[in-house]
Amino acid sequence: MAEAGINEAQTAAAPPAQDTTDGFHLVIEALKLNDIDTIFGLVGIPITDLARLAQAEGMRFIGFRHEQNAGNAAAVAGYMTKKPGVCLTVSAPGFLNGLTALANATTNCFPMILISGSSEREIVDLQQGDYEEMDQLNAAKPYAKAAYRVLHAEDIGIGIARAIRAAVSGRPGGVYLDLPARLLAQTIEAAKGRQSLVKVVDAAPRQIPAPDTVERALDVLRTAKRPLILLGKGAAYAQADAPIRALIEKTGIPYLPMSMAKGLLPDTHEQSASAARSFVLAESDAVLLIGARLNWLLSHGKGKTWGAPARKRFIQVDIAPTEIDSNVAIEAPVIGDIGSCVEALLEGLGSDFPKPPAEWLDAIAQRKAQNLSKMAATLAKNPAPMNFHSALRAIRDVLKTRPEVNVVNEGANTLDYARSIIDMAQPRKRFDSGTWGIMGIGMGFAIGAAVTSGTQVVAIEGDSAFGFSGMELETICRYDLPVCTIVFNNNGVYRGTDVNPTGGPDVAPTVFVKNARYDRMMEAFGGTGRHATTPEELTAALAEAIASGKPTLINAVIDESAGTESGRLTNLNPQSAATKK
Ligand code: ADP
Ligand code: TPW
Repeated sequence: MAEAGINEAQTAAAPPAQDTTDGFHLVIEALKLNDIDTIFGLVGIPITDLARLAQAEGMRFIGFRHEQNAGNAAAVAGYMTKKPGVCLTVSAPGFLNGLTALANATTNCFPMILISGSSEREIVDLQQGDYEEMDQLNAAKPYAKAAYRVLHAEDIGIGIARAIRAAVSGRPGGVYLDLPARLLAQTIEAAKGRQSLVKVVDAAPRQIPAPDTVERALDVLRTAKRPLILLGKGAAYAQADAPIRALIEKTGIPYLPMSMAKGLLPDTHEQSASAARSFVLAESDAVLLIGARLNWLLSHGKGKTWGAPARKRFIQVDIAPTEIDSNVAIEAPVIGDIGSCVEALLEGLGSDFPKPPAEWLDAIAQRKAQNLSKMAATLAKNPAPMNFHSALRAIRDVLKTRPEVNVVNEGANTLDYARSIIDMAQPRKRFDSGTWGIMGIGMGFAIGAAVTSGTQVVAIEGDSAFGFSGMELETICRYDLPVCTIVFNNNGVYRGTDVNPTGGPDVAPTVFVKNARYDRMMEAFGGTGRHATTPEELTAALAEAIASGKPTLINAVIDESAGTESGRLTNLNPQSAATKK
């Protein structure tokens, strides 16, 4: 593209004269000064040289095939490390592609910074039609926790400091940083540049809860007959694993992990009430929420799920005061960072804290035993072709022996069944569709998790879900990442058996090409492709993939009639919702 050539030349990072520096260098130095060592992104005007420079200066630049996946990788890196993950994109379309990931990060409370190159203010504001022109700052604002633009090279240090602080302090979220092309090429005195950089001190300060709020919370817990602790991904993010475990074990209170809090305590822990989830949600009388919002994933804290009309007493530990009373009244809010709040609760327990009544624990144990034996019977079946259960049993058997493996999971049925069948033994190892129930996080999260941890990732993907980010298989191969993707191939969205009732030439809206060979996509990039039609083949292929640590895709053939519409969310489809009313 001719115009591209001209523009690229205008912004190229020619080494500045000895005693001067430029925007490119200041951005990279500011990030490095704050211990950010990786950028996930996709190059083009005006940021190609920024990526090159990052690499030259010892940072990792992980290049993607679509910005949404780069953004998702950055977001998951932020969630794993409590440092903002950084995603770099070009202007307008590249920025918009990344914006979905930024919005998803904000929704999930993951710290990330989307840095996009942009056109000059003068042209954008007069709408004069620049190459990839867009008012990106204003477009980002509704979807980000904060959005900033830097216009002068001497403000780059402050701009990056503000972005980091906004991303990780308080409730974490996505931050947008707008860097106009001209800023990157701006030169200033090197000494002035150095002085302008900011090393952020204590980016996410501890927030100690007020003592009376801790006492109020303990009073509710002490008087409860059927207490329950609910751990959300905020609790996993907080990296307060030891105090959280101590609180649970010292009080003896049964707990439920939300999907990404699985592994905070091993799912096999005897106080886990996961196998009696509906029972404990409905029957508990007091619930301590730790880093979990009462949103749709928890039926908004009301209704039949929660045993209405009985009244539930809620204690909520969260860093965001405005979260309290979002859906139902919270009797005992405890506002602060989870580490500090849980430690304060622990200290306040005293030696006379009553154990939960035996009837409550017995009732849960009984319900768990019943449900587990039902599940064991279902898992033991060996239908041909495989269904979700028999395939997940095969995966579970391998992962049981590899607790260090990171698990990425999306789809409808694939997500719902994997969440309950695949146990997690370590914290922050499960990454999924999260608060939005979004499809498309798969390969971005898998790459982000592999790059950040340097350890094996297994992505368990519905075939539809996989399609949103499937081209990143090339990225996985290019960086030779230890990612094994398992595609649950049932020929469509939810399942593959729908028919178009009109008899017209098009297939039904949920149906894909039959018997697709996703494993061959992987082979196209030099990775290993496997085709599994039985649990034995799946177990063998997965064990081999993990042992090799090489990019692998397993095409797992699932009965195309096995899924249900929207998995467990059938009731959210407007028709079902209307019938219910
Ligand atoms: P889940 O989906 O697992 O139920 P949510 O994403 O709904 O979890 O809730 C996470 C909550 O955790 C958010 O309300 C967020 O404000 C809170 N949070 C995140 N990090 C911290 C922290 N370090 N300390 C306290 N609360 C936190
Ligand atoms: C960005 C809607 C929810 S689940 C799903 C879609 C398209 C795919 C389900 O089929 P899949 O899984 O992956 O084959 P399975 O196990 O049931 O066979 N676009 C976005 N997000 C969402 N959630 C959708 C569409 C959806």
